[in-house]
Amino acid sequence: MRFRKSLSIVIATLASTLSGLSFSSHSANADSPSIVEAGTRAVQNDYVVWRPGNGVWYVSNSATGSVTTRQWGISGDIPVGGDYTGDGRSDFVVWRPSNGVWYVNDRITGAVVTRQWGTAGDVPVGGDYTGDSAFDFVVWRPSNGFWYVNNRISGGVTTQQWGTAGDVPVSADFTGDGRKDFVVWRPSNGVWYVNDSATGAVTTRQWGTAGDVPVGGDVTGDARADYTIWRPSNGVWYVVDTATGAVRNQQWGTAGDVPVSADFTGDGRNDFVVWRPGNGVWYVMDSATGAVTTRQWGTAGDVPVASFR
Ligand SMILES: [Ca+2]
Ligand SMILES: [Ca+2]
Ligand SMILES: [Ca+2]
Repeated sequence: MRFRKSLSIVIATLASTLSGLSFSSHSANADSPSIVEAGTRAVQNDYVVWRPGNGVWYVSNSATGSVTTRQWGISGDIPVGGDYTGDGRSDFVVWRPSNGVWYVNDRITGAVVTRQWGTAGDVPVGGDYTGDSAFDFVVWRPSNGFWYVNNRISGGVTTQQWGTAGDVPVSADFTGDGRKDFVVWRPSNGVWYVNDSATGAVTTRQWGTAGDVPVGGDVTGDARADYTIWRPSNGVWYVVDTATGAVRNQQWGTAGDVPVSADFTGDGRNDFVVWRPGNGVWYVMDSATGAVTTRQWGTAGDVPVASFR
């Protein structure tokens, strides 16, 4: 997480120095994916950035092109979008390092939930770790390698020691049971350490090398996260199918881009997605068909939000 954290700091600094930059207007794409579920609810991710300078979330619906904005959070916060209310839609959520408070703003109703969980230096790791279909409040503490899980619905607490200082925690479900697992990727040896959150079963896999960026998510569509890293030096995505061990490499993106874990086509498979701070463009390659979609959304200093639907 050091990379992401330092990136966030850089982005925040950029944002404060570039305050006054206007937000670029949305340009609709005729070829935007339009898959919807039950006729109304999009299942693919939306284009979302959070702007540290003003705390505003900018959402461009990938199906309809409609725009939503909401002010939620302040400079210094870490955006952690996800479905914390269990209605199937991602909410506007920030975690504040200075006081450890999670601030949830329901995307649909605007209802607010706050909970203190974590402390400065922790890394927020969103996701449903308990299997109740709502995201839980979860932090990983680099200083002792502990995961602290606070059930969003019940308030029940679970802790698990997994990982060590220097590791990068990854929000991912490698076992396919709908519960995120305790997962860290170790830059020093490139090993993924997976601890099944339901059974405690351990799996390790060497994949990637120092300088790579681990990306959680299911690329193959079997509901199990795959070992996926993105290499800034050559822009290549390296994917190992967790179920079969099959390897796939895909060049997509370039140094300076931010890889984003997201499914923009709604087929249940994560796509190859990078957001480019220099021009604010999202570059999406459909992982199933290779079809390319681009959308300008956001500007330098923004933070792209992964897996927001
Ligand atoms: Ca799991
Ligand atoms: Ca998979
Ligand atoms: Ca997809």
